Amino acid sequence: MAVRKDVSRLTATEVYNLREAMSRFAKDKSVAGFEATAEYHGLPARCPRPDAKERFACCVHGMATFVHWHRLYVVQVEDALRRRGSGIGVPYWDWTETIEALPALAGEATYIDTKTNERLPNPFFKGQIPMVGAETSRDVQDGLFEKPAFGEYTTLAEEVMYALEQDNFCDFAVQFEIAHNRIHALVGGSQRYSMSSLHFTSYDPLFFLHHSNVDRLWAVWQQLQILRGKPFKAYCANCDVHMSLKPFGFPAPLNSNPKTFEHAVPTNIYDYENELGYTYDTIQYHGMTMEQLNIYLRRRGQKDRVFAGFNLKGIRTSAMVDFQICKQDGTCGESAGQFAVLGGPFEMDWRYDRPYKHEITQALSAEGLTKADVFSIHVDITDVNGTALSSSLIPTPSVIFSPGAGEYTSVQRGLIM
Ligand code: CUO
Repeated sequence: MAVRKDVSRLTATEVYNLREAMSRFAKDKSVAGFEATAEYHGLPARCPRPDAKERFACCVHGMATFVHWHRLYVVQVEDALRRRGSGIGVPYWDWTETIEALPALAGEATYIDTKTNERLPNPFFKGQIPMVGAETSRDVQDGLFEKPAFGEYTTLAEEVMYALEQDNFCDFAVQFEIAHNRIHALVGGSQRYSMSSLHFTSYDPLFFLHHSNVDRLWAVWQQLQILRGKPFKAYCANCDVHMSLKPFGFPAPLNSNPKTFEHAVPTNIYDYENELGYTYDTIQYHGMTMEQLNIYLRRRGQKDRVFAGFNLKGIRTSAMVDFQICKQDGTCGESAGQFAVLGGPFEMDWRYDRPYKHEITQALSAEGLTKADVFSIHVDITDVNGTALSSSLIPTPSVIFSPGAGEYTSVQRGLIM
């Protein structure tokens, strides 16, 4: 069983072995090497089949099987590193905690080899992208280092908790995927060959530390569902969960890992310990056990809350979406919220069947408004490369009142201004 540890709690030996394994993986230019594996996610586009005329990137976004696809992907890399001597699973970068810096394992360009005292390039710092003859880079945004007030959580931790509150898989899936996009945008920034690009994100080895954490948080949600006595399987996405995920479902040599090949159908991978052979050092959230977290989330759900609801479809690029609350007289307040979209020209069509919800309770009261007032939501969309995009790329947001009792009522209001 491969144990996935918090990347900030690795021993010196584990760091050494991981770096050795990653260096060997990166030097392997065969179909089992790092670059060929990085190709699974974005470009070169290999789906629906490598020989198809019209092709798109195989990575699954904008639909419920986002978590399943990326679960298999981390296993693919984990097994490759284990075969090369890593000894542990892919460590996770817990970005729900307050972040001071990128994980030390991946943050520096070089490191000192403790055995030879030589300065060597850090194999977790960047990756090569053969199809464009470039290497990955990062443009880390200040927003990554948000410092919440004492006793509060970061925006991202709040977003993840709202996802974890959901007791239906498809509600969880949309909230969680959009929350996770934020890390892509904040690490890659405006760099073309970076984590903010759907096409090239997986060539940055930090991607896998990020997605190990994504998978851990899905495991947290699975545990919460067990405590709630609710199903953790995706019964709401019945078609998608029976379709083989590509390229994992392609036979060798395209996928030479028999484990991910045999588990390419999403229904097979909920029991990750027994089916996929890995576990987490601990399943907790901000030091809370699952029982404590369950109680905490229930309390959050008891309040009346107001949300902006976005029926998201892919916009074929990566962007930040900012929105403000505007009064009837046309005046708009400070930012009421922000979320990130990860996409590119080769993305699959998104298939969300429900809105992504972003809480605006506080933003509304900051404007002196209540849910009974008439207001609208003004959206600004900025491509990660800095270009302002048309607000009409995103359908008019709705306002959703969520009474503490639990039933959602949706009130359609307003226009994008
Ligand atoms: Cu495919 Cu984070 O989702 O990359």
